Amino acid sequence: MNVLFPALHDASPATALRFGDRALSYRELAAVAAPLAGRIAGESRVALWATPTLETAVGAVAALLAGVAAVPVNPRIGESELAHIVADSAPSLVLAAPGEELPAALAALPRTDIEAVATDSEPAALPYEPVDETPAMVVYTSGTTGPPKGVVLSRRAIAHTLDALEDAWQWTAADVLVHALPLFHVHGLILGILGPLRRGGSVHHLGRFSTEGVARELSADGTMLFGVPTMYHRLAAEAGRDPVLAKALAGARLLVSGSAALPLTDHQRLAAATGRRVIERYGMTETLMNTSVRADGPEATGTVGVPLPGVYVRLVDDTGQAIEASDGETVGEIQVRGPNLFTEYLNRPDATSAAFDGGWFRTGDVAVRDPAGNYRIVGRKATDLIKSGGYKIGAGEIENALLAHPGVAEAAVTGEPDDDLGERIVAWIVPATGPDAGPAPTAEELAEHVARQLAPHKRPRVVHFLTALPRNDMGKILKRDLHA
Ligand code: MCA
Ligand code: AMP
Repeated sequence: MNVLFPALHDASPATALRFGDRALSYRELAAVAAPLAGRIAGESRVALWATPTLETAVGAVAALLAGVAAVPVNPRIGESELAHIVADSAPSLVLAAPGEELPAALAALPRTDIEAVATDSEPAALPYEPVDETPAMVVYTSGTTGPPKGVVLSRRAIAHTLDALEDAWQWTAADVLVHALPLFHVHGLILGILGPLRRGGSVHHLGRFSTEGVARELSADGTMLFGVPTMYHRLAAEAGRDPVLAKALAGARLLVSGSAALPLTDHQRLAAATGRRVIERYGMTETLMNTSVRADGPEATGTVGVPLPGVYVRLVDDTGQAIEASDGETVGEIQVRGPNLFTEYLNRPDATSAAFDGGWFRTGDVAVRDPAGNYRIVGRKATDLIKSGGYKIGAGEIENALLAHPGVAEAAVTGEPDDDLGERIVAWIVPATGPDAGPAPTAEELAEHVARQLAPHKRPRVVHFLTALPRNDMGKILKRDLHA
């Protein structure tokens, strides 16, 4: 399987990548990525400053060609989260677009600029690609406690998941994928950029999400749309009053939602406005994609469909027994096994072994299976994981960031339902008192603080100030009592 992107070797003039008015054909992509791969070959691991640009896509392809694991970094990342990622992944250099100003922790590393402007040249000589188990990427993901963990993804896992989606979605070189997802997670980067490239098709990235951008690209030659539920929620609202958008969505071959559950009301509003159904697929940073509603299968709205080819999925009850029933009612934890799984959490053998039940990866997601074999996700085992705008955010990391603020004595973080974001982050704060405390912080100040330390999407959207947090006899915070 060694070759991840066969179309690069054909040096075809077909468009591979387009970001706004900048584009690269496969021939041009090979011409810019091959020399960059040559420059970074032999590096241990590289940080990739993952702005939503052509450069990020070129940098990712070059790292894959070179067989050097890339660590995509959110360009809006805060100080303490970046410090953790740099210390944990120890990149030997950073790849960034020319002229990009980097934060200190990355600016201290050797830097290689990503040149994404193709000059007319001979077809590039592509390097011989490494074996399948070679680490391809380290993607950071939040857990319930502690700082984010680096998920090591092999070339094998990436190739497998993209080929399974080819089958489920009849994804071909004729497809033009439209999306506006960030490029530092699996959804936007692996599915949304590497997916089209593995098929020999194209991707049109919008730079940033807007309903007008989606309408424009789908009205032109876009055939598929990827988005998180927050994006479909906004599209549903707009499609109801904008016939141009409704027509553009109606004309797409496939509308795919993932990263969080798409509420039935949004499914229904989209269907009413466009006559089209959005299909959902289910995955995780650690597992890449597990299940999907198939493009050629029966309608299964409200479910995440059936296991992808090669992926084994089971439901397990509280006693650890596999559930055989497909009755749409018996609830269990989803566990998965297959070539789509990650290799390990970087530097965390303890966390890696705790994540498995024999060869099965424990997802922490809770679901039922219907008689047709479709999985319907009904919840999540950990209440301390929040999905907001499709981002997974651990309550513990936000609590730690809040506690580091001098005006905060105690902090608890919860998620609450939000029509737009799915869940919004809520902080419950006991302000510091005493002679050194200074004035009590404002809600805006605490949101700013979290955005600066971690990332803007991790900032609390609501802050409640209390005189004490509800605790049990052991001193543990009773989060359930907070919302009451
Ligand atoms: C606001 N901003 C701030 C602050 N407040 N910046 C600094 N300090 C502050 N206090 C900035 C934000 O950075 C952002 O800037 C802008 O203001 C708006 O912020 P926000 O409200 O957070 O954005 P939004 O409008 O709510 O964004 C909605 C969104 C976004 C576009 C849907 O949440 C998104 O892109 N979600 C995608 C998540 C995703 O890809 N998940 C995949 C992981 P600016 O606009 O310039 O950024 S899950 C995965 O990979 C698995 C495998 C799976 O299944 O897919
Ligand atoms: P992440 O760890 O950020 O990769 O997020 C993975 C999590 O997103 C999964 O464990 C699920 O909880 C959630 N998720 C992804 N896709 C879906 C979906 N289609 N429906 C419901 N939840 C989803």
